[in-house]
Amino acid sequence: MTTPSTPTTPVAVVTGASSGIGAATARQLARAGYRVVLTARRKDRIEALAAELTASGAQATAYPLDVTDRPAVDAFAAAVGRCDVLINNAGGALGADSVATGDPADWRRMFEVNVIGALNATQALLPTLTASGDGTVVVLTSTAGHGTYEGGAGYVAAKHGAHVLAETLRLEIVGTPVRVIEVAPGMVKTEEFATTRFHGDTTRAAKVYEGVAEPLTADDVADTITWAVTRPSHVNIDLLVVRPRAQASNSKVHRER
Ligand code: 8X3
Repeated sequence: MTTPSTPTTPVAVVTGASSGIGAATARQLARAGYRVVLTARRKDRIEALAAELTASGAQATAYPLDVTDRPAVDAFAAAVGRCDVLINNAGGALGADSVATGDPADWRRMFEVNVIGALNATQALLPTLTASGDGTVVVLTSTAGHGTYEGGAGYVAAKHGAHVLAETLRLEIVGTPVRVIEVAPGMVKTEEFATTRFHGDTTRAAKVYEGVAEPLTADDVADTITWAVTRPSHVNIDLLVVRPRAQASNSKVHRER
């Protein structure tokens, strides 16, 4: 970590900042005046984003990190120095199979990244967030954290886990100067989400968004996260569900033919 922070600049740590919602959130928080610390496994991507943000006059640092690696997360927390906002964004879906046929390895990996990853980062940074006197933890869940759909059970179970982490943490730390915000997006078209889910099958991935007039973009979600984070400290947006207009529920999507 080489970019110095002026003592008055609040610091936002973003996990999974290498692409999609994480990268968009880092950009928007940087614009909102935060020094952003970008973490993700893909070093080249976060370093490129940090360089882009720094060139535009923002303060940004890249720190390669796998949130499922607890010793690495602890070392990161010890190195970060200051943290006012933690964006638990790292996560994703693997597979869209039925309960009868889903791959247990996919389920395990989804729980590991979406739940244990958020747990690791939150536990490791909570003392620093509390010491800031005005901390914010954001847990990026999904509408899959609030209702199920066929073929979604592994991801749905993991996102329900992340939802419970946020909801329980809020109960447990009430009275401390840290708020807990959950943002739960519905259909968001990013470059990687569906392709990763279908293990690289871009044709299947494209079908997710087929005929949908305007799925949410990563920037739409980053905008809601940034709005929630920049409310006055006494205002806690417990849960913000955001979907595209064309999506009324997890399984009710309007598609133009
Ligand atoms: C993504 C929403 O509908 O693919 O978190 O589960 S969905």
